[in-house]
Order: sequence, then C-alpha cells, then structure tokens
Amino acid sequence: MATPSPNISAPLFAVLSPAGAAAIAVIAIWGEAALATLARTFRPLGTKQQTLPLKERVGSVLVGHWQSDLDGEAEEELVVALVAPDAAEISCHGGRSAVARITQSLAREGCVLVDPALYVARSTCDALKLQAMERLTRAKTSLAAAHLLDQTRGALSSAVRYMIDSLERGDVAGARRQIKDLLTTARQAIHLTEPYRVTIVGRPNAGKSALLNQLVGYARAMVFDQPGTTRDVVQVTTALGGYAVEISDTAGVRETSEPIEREGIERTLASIATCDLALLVFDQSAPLTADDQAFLAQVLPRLTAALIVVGNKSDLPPQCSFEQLAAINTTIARAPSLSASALTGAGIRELLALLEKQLVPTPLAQGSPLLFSRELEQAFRQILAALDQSNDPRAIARQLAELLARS
Ligand SMILES: Nc1nc2c(ncn2[C@@H]2O[C@H](COP(=O)(O)OP(=O)(O)OP(=O)(O)O)[C@@H](O)[C@H]2O)c(=O)[nH]1
Ligand SMILES: [Mg+2]
Repeated sequence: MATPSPNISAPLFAVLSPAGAAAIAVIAIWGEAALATLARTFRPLGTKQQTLPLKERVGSVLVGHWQSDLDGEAEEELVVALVAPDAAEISCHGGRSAVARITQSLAREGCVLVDPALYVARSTCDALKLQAMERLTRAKTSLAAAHLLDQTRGALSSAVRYMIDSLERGDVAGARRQIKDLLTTARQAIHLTEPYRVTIVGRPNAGKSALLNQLVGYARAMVFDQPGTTRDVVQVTTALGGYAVEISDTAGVRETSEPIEREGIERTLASIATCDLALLVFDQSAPLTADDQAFLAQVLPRLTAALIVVGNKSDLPPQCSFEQLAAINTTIARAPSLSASALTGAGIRELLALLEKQLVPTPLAQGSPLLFSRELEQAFRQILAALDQSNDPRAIARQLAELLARS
C-alpha cells in the first residue's frame, strides 16, 4: 500500500508546557495556514462569524472559546495570542483533558504535532541576528539592506554554528578555513554599515571643492578663485555601487603662518590618515613648482589608503603632465590617474566609475555570511589568532558560541 504523501503546508503545533503540571497550558501553532486553521475552531468573545480575519489582528490577545464542532457547545475557554502572521499561542486550562481536546481537534484539522524545541528554535533570535536587525533599521542603501536581511535570516549565525561544529569534531583546519573565508570579505562587508571615506586633497586652488560639487551633483562646497577658500573639512555622503560613500573636501595644503588656515591643513592631514581612498587633485593648467614637492612631502607619508590622481582643469591648455607627476614619487606613479574638468564636467563620469572600481572591486554574493561591522571583524581576527595559538579547539568553540549568545 502506498504511504500517503505528507501535507507540507500543514500547520505544526506543539504543547509548550508539560501536561497536567500547571494551571495553564500553552499550545503553539505555526505555519502559513496557522491562523486560518485557528479561525475555524476558535471563537473570540463577541463574534459570531464562522471565519474571522485573524491575520488582521496580529499582535493582539483574544479571549474566547474553542469549538471544534460548529453546531455544538463551546468546549474550552481560552486565551489566544496572535504572535505573528503565521503563529499563535493558545493558553487553556492546564488539565490533561483540556489539552487533549484542543490537540485532538488540531490534529483533525490536519495540523502536525511536533517537539516543542522546534517552536523555540523558530522563535529564538541569536545575538548576531539581533545585531543585523538593528543595523538593518539604519541601512543607507537597498544593497546594504539586502545583505543585512540575509544576516537577520541567519546567514552569519549558520556559518558560526558550522565553525563550532567543526571545532567540536576536532576539525581545526576546517574551522580556520571557514574563519579566513569570512574575513576575506570583511573589509568590504563592514561598509554595509559604515560609509567608505574618500578625501579630496591638493594644493590650494587646484579645484577640490569644484570637484566635490561635480561628484555629488550639487553646489555643496564653496568654490572661489582665491587659494585658501576651504578652511574646514566639508563632508557629503553619497552612494556608489550600492555603498554609502562619505566624500570630504579639505583645505588646500601649503606652507602658511595663518593660524586658521594652519588648523584647516592639520584637519586635512588627519583626514588623509583615516580615509579609505584619497583623490589627489592637481591643477594641470599650471606648471609644477617646488610648492607641489612640499605639498606631497606633507601628504604622502600619512597616506596608507588607496590613491587616485586627478589632473583637474583639463578644459585649459596643459602646463604639466602625468609623466612629470609620476617622476616625483613612485606612489603617484603606481596610482591610477585621469584628467577631468570640474568646470565642464568632462571626465567626472569616468572618475566616478574609477572610484567605484577601487572601493568596491567585487560584489558580495547574495545570501552569503558577512562580517557586517568593524567590531565583528575584530572579534573574528582575535578568534583566528586564538585558534593559531591554542591547542584547545573546544575553548575556541565556546568563544564562538558566546558571539551567538544573548546577554
Ligand atoms: N577652468 C577651470 N577652472 C576650475 C576648474 N575647477 C576649479 N576651477 C576654478 O578654480 C578656482 C578654485 O576652485 P576651488 O574648487 O575653490 O579650489 P580648491 O582646490 O577647493 O581651493 P581651496 O579651497 O582654496 O584649497 C575657482 O575659480 C574655480 O572656478 C576646472 O576644471 N577648470
Ligand atoms: Mg576648496
């Protein structure tokens, strides 16, 4: 005889409280059809309709009675909490017969009795999922939201559980590989929750502020035909390739004894030290001078980030070339470069494309586990270091488990 195929959309239910042990018993029912099933047998007080739109009352707690036979008597008084569009918790009298009556009635409706641990696992939200949820509420782009949503659904949590399993089995090499894989995308993944920082630097009057305005598409920074116009760091946040990017326009760097300008230049230098990418802007319509050398001597030692060299004012006759610039310094020689005009907009589209390519070289795979914050990246670097030094894989497994645990 053929076995009947299981109904895969049947709601599941579980008795959460031990039978006959407490005054109140709680039965959970969940699954896509859970509330529709409940509506057939549960009558909230004050309603006579046969089918109630319970889905519209999610979040509320209803008092009523159980009535598995529509023409019969009310069988049990109970309270139903509609906890989700696909889940409810039924509280009834704690006695065995009351619980049996409801569970038998649910079984007759086609629901499947399962272990209560399944319900707990379904509703348990670990600390990593919670962190992702919190970040999701502040996501700046739809791409960031999509990747964070994956993490709220457990992409990272599952990867961490997998690492724990590997360590518990004594597969240290496997766990190390999994952690390293996760760390390879971390540099990019942290920018799902924190913008990339791009700093525009150059000598006064090179056209930095005009370039910022072109990049963001509106007149954010003041542009003026006077060296030393920008005094403080001017920041604008935009999006490139689905990532938030904060662009900083800075005070032009030169030798000066003027205290406010000097303070502005200090801020420029601090901004260079912390950015992810620097746009080094030259005025290619002016010949290179000793001041350029002095400027580069101040800026380049502080630069650890990626670099793009921009020859601005390409609408004017050229007075210096990229070859001359490259001859000054090998860091500049190795950097990608392009010509642009912040006045006419020539080369700006290419510059934006180059910026995107430098900042976001590879797209992150959909659904993949991601270390979406600097804190998480640091935690996994420490765990990797601990794994390299320790001969107790289970202790490392416990450290990983702590990342999942809610305080
Ligand atoms: N012809 C031409 N002029 C430009 C271009 N970009 C900027 N300028 C002009 O150059 C002057 C200086 O521009 P800014 O953007 O203020 O220069 P800056 O580098 O921000 O200068 P500081 O703030 O003093 O460091 C202004 O008169 C701009 O109109 C360009 O691509 N072509
Ligand atoms: Mg300026």
